[in-house]
Amino acid sequence: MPKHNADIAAVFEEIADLLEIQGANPFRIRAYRNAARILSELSQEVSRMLEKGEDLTELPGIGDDLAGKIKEIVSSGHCSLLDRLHAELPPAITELLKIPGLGPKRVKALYHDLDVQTIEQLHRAARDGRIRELPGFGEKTESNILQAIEVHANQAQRFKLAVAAQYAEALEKFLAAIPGVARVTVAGSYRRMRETVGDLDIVAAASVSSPVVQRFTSYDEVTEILSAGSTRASVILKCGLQVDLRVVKEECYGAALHYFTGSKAHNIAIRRMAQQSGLKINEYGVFRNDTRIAGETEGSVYAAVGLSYIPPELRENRGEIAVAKAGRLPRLVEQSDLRGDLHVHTKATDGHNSLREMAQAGLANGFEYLAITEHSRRLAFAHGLDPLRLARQCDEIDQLNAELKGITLLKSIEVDILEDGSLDLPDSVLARLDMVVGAVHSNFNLSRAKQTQRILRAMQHPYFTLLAHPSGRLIQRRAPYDADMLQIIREAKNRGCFLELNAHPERLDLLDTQCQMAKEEGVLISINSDAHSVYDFANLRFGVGQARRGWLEKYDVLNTRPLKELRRLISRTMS
Ligand code: DGT
Ligand code: CA
Ligand code: CA
Repeated sequence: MPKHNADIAAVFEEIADLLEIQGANPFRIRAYRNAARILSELSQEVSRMLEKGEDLTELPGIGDDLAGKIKEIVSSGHCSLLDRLHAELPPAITELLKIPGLGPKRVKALYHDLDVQTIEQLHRAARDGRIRELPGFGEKTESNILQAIEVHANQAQRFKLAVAAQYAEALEKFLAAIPGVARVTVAGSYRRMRETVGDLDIVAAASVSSPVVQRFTSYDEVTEILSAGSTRASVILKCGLQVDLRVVKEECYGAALHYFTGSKAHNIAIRRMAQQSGLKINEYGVFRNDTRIAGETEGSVYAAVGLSYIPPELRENRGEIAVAKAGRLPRLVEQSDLRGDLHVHTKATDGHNSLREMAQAGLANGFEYLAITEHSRRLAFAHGLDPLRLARQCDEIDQLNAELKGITLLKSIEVDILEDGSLDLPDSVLARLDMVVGAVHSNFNLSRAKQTQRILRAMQHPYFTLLAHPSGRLIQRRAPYDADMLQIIREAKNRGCFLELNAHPERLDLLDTQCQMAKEEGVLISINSDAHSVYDFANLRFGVGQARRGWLEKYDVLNTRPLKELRRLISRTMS
């Protein structure tokens, strides 16, 4: 029975929510939240680790207690702590936390004083004007809640790409093993590597007699069958993700794949082109009059309209068709092009592994270099480094480099950019480093002018090399801070600095369109993992996907350079 990391993470999130509503110890709550975050970002399935007899306490943030709970969930499908909490509190109560403005304290009050247990009951209580009577609520809060419920109702849930990947990959494998199935691809926004996906669209080529639809609807994670016919079905998985399956004959596979990969805007533009040359395109093929002239492969579909193959990540109708027509499609960067990673933490701050372990993992990933970029002292909660500890780490790196073969550690720091644009460590300390990565971790709400000036000032610093997670957004959690990215990119160009594309599944920052902007301005992008453990290099694939959506080619990416060339690029001549 498959139990994905995201499912286990959801159990821990729910435990944390329920404990919070009960007013439990904050440390206990945080432990569950941390574990949930770690699990949902982990690149390998913990159920597989258990099968192989691996020790889960090796994972960051997972102690004996949590490891025991994971085992319990994987082996029994249940968690006794969650069952107990469900017995103590109404089952749907955590739904209330999804309404902006409702934290655990308010949910608790609504439950105790008004017996509100569901969103419907909350809606009724708000409409009846009962909420304003509660201490600490008031009329304004009540009307905010009412508004939020209405917005919430119209908002379909989207899944982060890395979370969707856990379900998509397992389903792809499951379907591929069904008799009569020749090919399976998860298409749609997932294949285009969008940062979030609304649902999964799977295209399968199968024989007429294949039981693929019936097996699909009885997949053990399916909780609801929306529709099922002989060549298509739609289901909802337990996690809430919708999956649409379309089954076609092998000769139509390319046409169907093209159709269901989208985007819709791209498809419409291609179809219009086809019409102009007297062709008809649909999910079964490309037709002249009623004769099929293409459709077995996607390449044949593009060729029929006189284009070369357009990679899925570009299919957003953002100019890719014109470029294809002119024969100037970019050769997009690939993960195998990366020669190193310029944003890596160790357990000296908030990472989980030692310098040596990270170096070995980097080597196993085929890397030539890693920049070690701990937090600086301002980030006290992450045990940020002060000058003395940084100097000690530099010594350690020198020693390790003398011993390591095949990989070089670069001395660096993820130095905090303070509110006025100065850096959190003195020049004398930064001078010893191979490169300086700067990042904003506070004061997200400055005005556009101030935020922009702050970052420009940081980049004007003689030792500044690379701006980490430049927009500051967290997917679905925090909007980008307000800053003029074009001006920042142009300053990077002037100063010989670089921008990061942070591949962390919560970040994917730079955004795709900003990558395009940087490319046009001639600023190189570094695709970095922001690794906090040896497992995190696996996240680079999502960063590469985002880079490809941003039209980046190998030579637009800083860390495709061999070490020698990289050194030349990062050793700035001070102006
Ligand atoms: P999502 O699921 O919201 O993240 O985004 P998509 O792009 O996966 O969209 P979805 O699931 O609604 O549809 C999957 C693909 O099917 C879409 O990318 C293109 C194709 N498609 C859907 N509706 C239409 C349509 O009305 N016309 C055309 N040409 N293609 C469509
Ligand atoms: Ca979709
Ligand atoms: Ca769909």
